[in-house]
Amino acid sequence: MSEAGALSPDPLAGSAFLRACRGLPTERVPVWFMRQAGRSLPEYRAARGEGSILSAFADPELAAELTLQPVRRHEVDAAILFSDIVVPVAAIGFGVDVEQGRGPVVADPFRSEADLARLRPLEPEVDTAHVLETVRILVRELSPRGIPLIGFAGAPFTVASYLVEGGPSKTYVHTKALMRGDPGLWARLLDRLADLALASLRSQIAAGAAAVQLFDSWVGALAPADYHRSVLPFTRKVFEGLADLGVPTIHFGVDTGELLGLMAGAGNTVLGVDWRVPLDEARRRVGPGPALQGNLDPALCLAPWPVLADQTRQVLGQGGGIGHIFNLGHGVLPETDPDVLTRLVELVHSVPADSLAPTS
Ligand code: 1CP
Repeated sequence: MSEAGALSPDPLAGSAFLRACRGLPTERVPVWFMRQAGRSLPEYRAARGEGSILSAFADPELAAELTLQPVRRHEVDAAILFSDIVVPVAAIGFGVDVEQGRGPVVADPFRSEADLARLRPLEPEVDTAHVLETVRILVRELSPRGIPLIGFAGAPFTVASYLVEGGPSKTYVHTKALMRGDPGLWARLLDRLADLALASLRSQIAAGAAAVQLFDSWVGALAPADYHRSVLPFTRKVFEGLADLGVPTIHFGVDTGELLGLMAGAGNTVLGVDWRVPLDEARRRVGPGPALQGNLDPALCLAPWPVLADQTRQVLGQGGGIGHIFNLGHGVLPETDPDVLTRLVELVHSVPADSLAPTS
């Protein structure tokens, strides 16, 4: 990869990850892992110390180091910025904290028209200057080595779910009640969150991120009709607002089997798929357009190696070796042995992409 970079004025031109995002052939299927930073790495605990995670995101040298740790250790084909989907809403002062072991919490949840005033527009260079400094440090470090940095944001629905529920939820009861009970207010909320995500992603790309992922992790809780009416227009606003920048855009959610066709049409170039739908079936559901990213069940990283290796080969076969970015179907589980991830990368990289059967 680095040799290809040295021959080209753009050191990222040979990146297998960026090529696969564009549906171009690669020698090996590229691989990275959602939530590859932190979590299972002992060097993460050592470097991070005891402070709040929001202050770790706001420390550019530390956040850059935590982003680089899994790249050094596993030799993955892309880095993902060490930040969180609630960083922009926290940065504009909505009142979000991230509790250790629980996730984002909001003391005063979004429930009425008056709460819209708490969602002013994001000025990325002012409100999230530390994030952009982290991106610049990382791009200086990674680009000469031909490794792209993935920026990210939370999609309007998933961020709304934290603001409305006040924290992680299993039922999304307040979110769904607002969505169906007050469609006008819901639309104004999601429109603001789309603007926040768009401003944040555009600023990360301007600072040098080579691709971006929009995490709509919890949108699989919705029926297709609700998704189509109440979420897709706002998600589409984010992707359409990025189109002029020409970078690959990844759209991801969990439990989205019934939504894949709709999600593929949001204006994104890559679609993330969880482990519930095999990639060849996902391809049938979405057609030939987007590259696919996924979809090994993260729980299998705790299974015996032969089981994991066999399933990895199946995922590679179902991906068809072109327009496929290997990943887990959701984030790395904290219990995962990091050595297993390193071995998984070696296995994916050992299989020539042209040996994988194309999907019909
Ligand atoms: O590889 C990485 O870990 C990069 C950094 C990263 C990313 C990509 C963090 C750091 N968060 C995220 C995205 C994120 N955050 C998502 C989308 C991905 C996914 O679905 O997993 C979501 C839903 C969140 C929200 C969030 N933040 C949760 C989930 C809570 C829930 O609803 O179940 C949690 C636990 C956090 C906190 C968080 N974010 C990141 C870290 C390292 C932590 C843990 C902080 C701590 O406890 O010390």
